[in-house]
Amino acid sequence: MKKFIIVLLLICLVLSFASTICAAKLRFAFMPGIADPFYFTMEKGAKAKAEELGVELLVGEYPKAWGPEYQVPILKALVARGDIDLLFTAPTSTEALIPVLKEIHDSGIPVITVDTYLGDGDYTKPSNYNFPLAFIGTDNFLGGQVVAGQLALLLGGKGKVFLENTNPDVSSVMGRELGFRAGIKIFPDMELVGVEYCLDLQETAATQVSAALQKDPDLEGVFGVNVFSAQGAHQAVVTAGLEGAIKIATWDATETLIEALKRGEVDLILAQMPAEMGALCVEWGVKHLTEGAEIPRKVIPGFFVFTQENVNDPEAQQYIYK
Ligand code: T6T
Repeated sequence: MKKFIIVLLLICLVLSFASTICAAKLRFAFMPGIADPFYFTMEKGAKAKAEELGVELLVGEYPKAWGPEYQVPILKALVARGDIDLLFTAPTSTEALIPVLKEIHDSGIPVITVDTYLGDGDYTKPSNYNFPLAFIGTDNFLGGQVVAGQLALLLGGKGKVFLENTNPDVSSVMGRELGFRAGIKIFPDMELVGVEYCLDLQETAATQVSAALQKDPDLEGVFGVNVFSAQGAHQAVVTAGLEGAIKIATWDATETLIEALKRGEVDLILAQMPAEMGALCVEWGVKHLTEGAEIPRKVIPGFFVFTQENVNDPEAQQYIYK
């Protein structure tokens, strides 16, 4: 009888240990690039998928400004907890984030880069930045080409245009600039007269675009490559009283830009799929950790282009950042 009770107790012990292991939730961490509607929407998509798959999602404090000096300390504090199973983050520099993310990877935490990548983003070739499991984000070069083509169409294939960018060492916005340059080159009568970098400060973008408008009174189009540069460009054109006269192409479907598009002050908006990006990070992370699945090194969600014609379409509403 005594033997039977001991065996029973042992079985209970083993079962309760096993169930503790089974119940242990995966814990993922998400570190955004900056506090803006693009990353807020990404967080929502990631949270919904995490809830669906039973993953605990920790979100790092949103940096108030763009750059490694803001992002790295928050990132370090987030992983210092020591209980993270996977990290997905948007590196705020192609080079400066390599050492810190490599250190995190070497400490046993797999890393996915989302929205932006390290180096040239080719994680399949030998390099000091090929350690992330994957890059999940928009084909920014293609998007830049599409924007150039649409802007050229709006301008009848001719005219001077200006580009407002943010940071020269960030893969996403540089991809947009390179794609835009390539797209504009196709039209012999179109000229890109200038490019400025606002370092993700809307006021700086507005000042730079105002200066460009004064320098080139015959400027006909402006492309703002992200939330801050686009909203700053819009602000400058409205302040100059040129809304409608200057064609404005923008990137990132914030409610502010969508409202401006509805009023006819903005002409097109390229919307990325931030919620899908966040959800894909969680989904692939779980597959990798629980099934040993090999993640494609590049996962590229699509994009949607809002125009004054389709902005009120019911199916288009899902692409507005929330
Ligand atoms: O455009 C997005 C993001 O894709 C980019 O990397 C940085 O700027 C945004 O967050 C918008 O502000």
